[in-house]
Amino acid sequence: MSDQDNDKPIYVTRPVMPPLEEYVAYLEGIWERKFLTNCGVLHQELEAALSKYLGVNETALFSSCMAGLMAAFPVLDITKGEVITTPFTFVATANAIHWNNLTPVFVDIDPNTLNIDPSKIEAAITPKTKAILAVHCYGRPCDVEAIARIAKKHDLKVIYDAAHVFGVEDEGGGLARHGDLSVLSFHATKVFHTFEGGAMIAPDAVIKKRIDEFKNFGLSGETGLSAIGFNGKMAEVNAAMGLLQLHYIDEAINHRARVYRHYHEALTGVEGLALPDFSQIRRANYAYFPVIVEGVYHKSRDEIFDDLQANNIIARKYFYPSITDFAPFKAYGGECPISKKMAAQVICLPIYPDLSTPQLERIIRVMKP
Ligand code: T4K
Repeated sequence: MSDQDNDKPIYVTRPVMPPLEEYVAYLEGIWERKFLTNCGVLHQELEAALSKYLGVNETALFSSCMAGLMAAFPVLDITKGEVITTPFTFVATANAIHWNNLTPVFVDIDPNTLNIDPSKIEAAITPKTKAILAVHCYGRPCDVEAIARIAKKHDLKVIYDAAHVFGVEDEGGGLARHGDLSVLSFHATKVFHTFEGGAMIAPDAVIKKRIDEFKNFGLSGETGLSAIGFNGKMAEVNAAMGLLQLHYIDEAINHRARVYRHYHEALTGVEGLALPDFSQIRRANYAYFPVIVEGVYHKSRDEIFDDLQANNIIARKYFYPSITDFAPFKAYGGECPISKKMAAQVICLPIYPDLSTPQLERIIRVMKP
């Protein structure tokens, strides 16, 4: 980076852009085949490659994670009732429940993991509860075993909003294998992207067929309709970007790890800043760098956010406010004081593979008292 770049904006994230000529080579194939969508060859190739990379049984591509989350309920035959979920997430999680005419029931989070607190789930279960929609927030695994135990005891389905977990592994393998269904995001701001996109992870080929039909209007063969579905398909240009990204993904995650370590070396010991600790995750993806700003820090979360902005560093308050504080969700009620508190203290610092050492130093100069 040259000195002239010193005041250029630093965003919270930047997408990985593989060499253009390699993408053009994929485009040439698409131009030749003239198959642009409806599960073409690149779509099929990417599903197979992702199942392998993520260590999961079946991958069904979607146009976005939100579309996948919306389809997850009808695919599991959940058409009415309550869904237990976390208030500490991006709105898409709760929106997907609402759009299915289901009722979100918000359960507070664990202040250490910022994921739904399993010890509070059972108190929220009623005869109307149908499912738990949990989020592996920032790519940090939920307590999947506790959630599975509760679900089994009360005969509930488990869906994971796995938007943040691309490439994350726990002791048993790919994190996205957990739950009845798991949905990843391949949005431009994610560790792995297809411009826009997502994928639903299914346990077997029978469920995968249901998903494939649902995302294609519910069509079954040429003349049948197995469900009243919608159009949630991924196009070939997006699948091409995914196939290309896969060549670079390990390198990208390694660069993210470098940024994570740099922040730790520079900011550990700064009073009042609680840094994310991904050291217990067998394979982390360093998707976000969420810092919790505590009272003893010399500035409030909002003050440090404004200072960063003044220095052209565009950090983000992911995830503020807590979903229960968004006007349209207030009607659903739910007291979640820990989520509210954490949402008021969190700031996500820039983290992406291309973030350079001089850029990191610029951020650290503002963060350090
Ligand atoms: N569940 C969870 C837990 C999620 O976090 C998300 C999405 C979803 C579900 C739904 O996934 P999708 O349906 O989108 O697949 C962004 C993303 O739009 C959203 O995908 C993401 N979570 C959320 C956490 O962040 P914004 O409104 O903050 O994005 P935006 O446009 O302000 O982008 C942030 C920064 O990224 C920009 O300042 C610059 C950089 N950027 C962004 C884009 C779009 C680029 O450099 N290039 C780009 O193309 O929501």
